[in-house]
Amino acid sequence: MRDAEPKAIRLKDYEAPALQIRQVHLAFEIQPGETTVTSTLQIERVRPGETDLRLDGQELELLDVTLDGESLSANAYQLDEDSLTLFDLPDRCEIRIVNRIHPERNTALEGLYKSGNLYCTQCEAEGFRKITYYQDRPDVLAKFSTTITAGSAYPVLLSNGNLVDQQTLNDGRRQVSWEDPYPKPSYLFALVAGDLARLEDSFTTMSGREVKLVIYSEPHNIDQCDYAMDVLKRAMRWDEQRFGREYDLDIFMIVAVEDFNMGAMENKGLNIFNTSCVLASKDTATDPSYMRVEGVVAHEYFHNWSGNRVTCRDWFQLSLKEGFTVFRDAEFSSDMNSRTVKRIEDVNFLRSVQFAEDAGPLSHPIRPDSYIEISNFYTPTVYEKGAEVIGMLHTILGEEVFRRGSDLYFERHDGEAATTDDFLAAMADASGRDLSVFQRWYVQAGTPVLAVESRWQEGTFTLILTQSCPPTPGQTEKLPVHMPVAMGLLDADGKLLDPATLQLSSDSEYDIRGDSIVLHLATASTSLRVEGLATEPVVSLLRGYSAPVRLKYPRSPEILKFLAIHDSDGFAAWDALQTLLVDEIGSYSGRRRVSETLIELFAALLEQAQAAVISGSDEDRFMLAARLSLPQESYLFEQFEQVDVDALCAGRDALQQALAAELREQWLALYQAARSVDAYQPDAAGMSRRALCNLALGFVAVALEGGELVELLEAHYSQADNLTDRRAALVAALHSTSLDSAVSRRLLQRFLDAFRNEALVVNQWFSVQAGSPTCSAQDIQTLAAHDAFDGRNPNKIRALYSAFAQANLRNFHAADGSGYQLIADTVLALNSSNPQMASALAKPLTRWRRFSGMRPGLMRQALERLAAADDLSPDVYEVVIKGLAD
Ligand code: 0A1
Ligand code: ZN
Repeated sequence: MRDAEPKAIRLKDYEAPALQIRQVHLAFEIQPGETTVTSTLQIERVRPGETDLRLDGQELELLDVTLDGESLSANAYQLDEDSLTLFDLPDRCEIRIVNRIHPERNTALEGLYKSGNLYCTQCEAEGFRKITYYQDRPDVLAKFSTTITAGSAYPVLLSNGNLVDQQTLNDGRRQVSWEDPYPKPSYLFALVAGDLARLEDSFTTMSGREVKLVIYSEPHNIDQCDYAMDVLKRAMRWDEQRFGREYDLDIFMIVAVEDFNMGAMENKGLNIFNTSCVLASKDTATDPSYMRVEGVVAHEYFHNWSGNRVTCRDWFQLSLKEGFTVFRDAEFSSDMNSRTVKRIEDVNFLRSVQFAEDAGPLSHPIRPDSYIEISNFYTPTVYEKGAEVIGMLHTILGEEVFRRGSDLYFERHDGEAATTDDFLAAMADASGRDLSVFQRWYVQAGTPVLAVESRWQEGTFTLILTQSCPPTPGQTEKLPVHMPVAMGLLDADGKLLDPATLQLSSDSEYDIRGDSIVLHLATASTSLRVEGLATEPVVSLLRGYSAPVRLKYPRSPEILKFLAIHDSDGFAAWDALQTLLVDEIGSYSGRRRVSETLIELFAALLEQAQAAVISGSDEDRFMLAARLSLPQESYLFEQFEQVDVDALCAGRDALQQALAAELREQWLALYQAARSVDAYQPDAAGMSRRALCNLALGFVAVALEGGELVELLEAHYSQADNLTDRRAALVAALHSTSLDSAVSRRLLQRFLDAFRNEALVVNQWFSVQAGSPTCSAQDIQTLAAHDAFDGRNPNKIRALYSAFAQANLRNFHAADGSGYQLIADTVLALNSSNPQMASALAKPLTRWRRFSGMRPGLMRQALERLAAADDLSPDVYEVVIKGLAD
């Protein structure tokens, strides 16, 4: 255990500083082994209050500090491990600080660090304090200018804003100056120095300004940047059209970096990206990777307004920028591709990952009220649930009013650090709606439960809706929230009844939106009555997943099947089938055959899928692939309050076996029909076809055996002209229970031999193995010892350990506890070198309460071993302490 326990920071203690930095010039002298930073700060009093100025600083070597040109006497300031405080400052002054840092030794990847031969920064949330002493908090907005001096081995020197000067010094070094005209908090600062190649383009904004666009990468990757550039231009145009947001600098730059803790970072004018979220080519990116590049490039670009022009007052407001920006990027992807398919993917993620977080000891509201280490709060709750909350607001207000609210928010708070309440106030003022009950979504943790009952009596159909929310740490009592419940009524033929023609009544408000009724449930319970119907309707409920809740609405397999076939809302049809599949898996008891209902449904969908390959739309093919996919283990586990790992995994395997065997010919026929003859294209036509083909391959690989299977897999691999198909062959081989393991090993070796030099492909090589049902904790250790592994690179850590702990649940939860031990050992190994990665990896161990049998005890033992370790980082400490709390 550490000597001093880290303290929690609380929202209720928020206070704006009286003295603030208004302008800063930073001069970086980059030299081998050390970098000197000279920071000149213009300080101003912005409100009455204290006269001392506290600057954050960590792991810095202070060389000099002056106030208005004078050296400071020893009693004019105080220096400790985390800060430099200057006493008795006047209302205006200039402070100059010189300090030294060592980017080469920075393995935590926060602040200025080296990735290979490239210098780069990551300052969000609190990395700037590892560069120089500063008010490292988002409510201090200053104008930044930066001068970088470095040797000729680093010809590209970048920072935020516009380039104002560049020269070669007499000694051959390069010196470049940048100026950012927009005041910003320190977390948006960025610097890059390296020998980089560039891809250039330009964009003309809606007011006719020309913006230079540049993507930088290491020279060998530059031919993988075209897709990201295309996305960037599409995103810039979309943000103008859909949100009225125009770009504001003369240049927008993206830099691809191999060592990065997260996906990417929205630094003003100089986004820094994990290579995995920007590079794409047919041999190095799968179809889902292309989609991720599209989403992340757009996300970071959209932050220029939702995050940078309007930033967060404090880190409790993180969802202000993240929830809104995830909503914006999801809307972009929906407009670019299929809205329903995007919705299904997002709901799948929410229900697997965010629901798990919200049901465990790390549950927190989207606006948390305390934290120990803010890095631990870049969570699916703040991001994805945050985006759901914005999405509900969009549903409640409608597109036009929502847009008015968003315009008002940007206009009111441009250049400011705002709060989630400011956002809601803008939405309330633009719409004239009272959002006080809606605001509870921000402060209450936990996934609400929506329980629904229906009654049918003499031509009157009544739906009774009741909401509740389970207790979460520190919150036992919950108040009702305002949730929009979108629904439709289907007649006996499966036809949607036109809501405008229905005799509706309710105690609650409701709207007719297109072909759906949106009922506003803002109290504990309400009902909706429909009169004058000839026969009992079937309800299509939570259309488009209009609220992020757990639905408790017991329906017979016949009704679910009816909805799976007829519901005109693509999401609801998918959801009905998923519910059937989950019920089937959950009720598996050893040897039972799969229900006829499911076989019939799958047979019908397989027929549709074959037809869709020949003459359907891209959307049809994508939708069928989604509907024919079995729920992942992580999704499945979240559907049960007590998780019996062995029974659920056995149930899923049995279902897959049965569907594969019973419908073997149909899977084969679909596989053959969907095999592509055309060269790879990362477009909807190609992706939707591959989605169906590789889905069928998975079932075929379960149904076939012997030489026939070997031949099929080898042919699929050998004929592939892209990573998506090659990867699918490897996954199918590794998931087959009958295949001789020598065949999978041979395919894996061919794959590695061919792509050994492509880091992103090698990551896939690790992750397909780490996620395979036969990969034990011991096998993970063997893979970690492979020379292609690098235990300091976050992408490799994720490809091996996170893939194991998050996507290979049967082995992570091995009954002997070996999976937990492996993860705990790895957390300890990473604790001091990279605390952010260590704490992210520790999180799955905290979910012990949900499991049955011996597992909770074994998971707790692993957490206790972590808790007993010396010098736990605050990151890991917070996760472990909360994870063990009763
Ligand atoms: N703001 C970024 C996410 C991000 C957060 C923290 C980081 O380092 C600890 C890096 C990136 C985004 O939402 O994309
Ligand atoms: Zn973001």
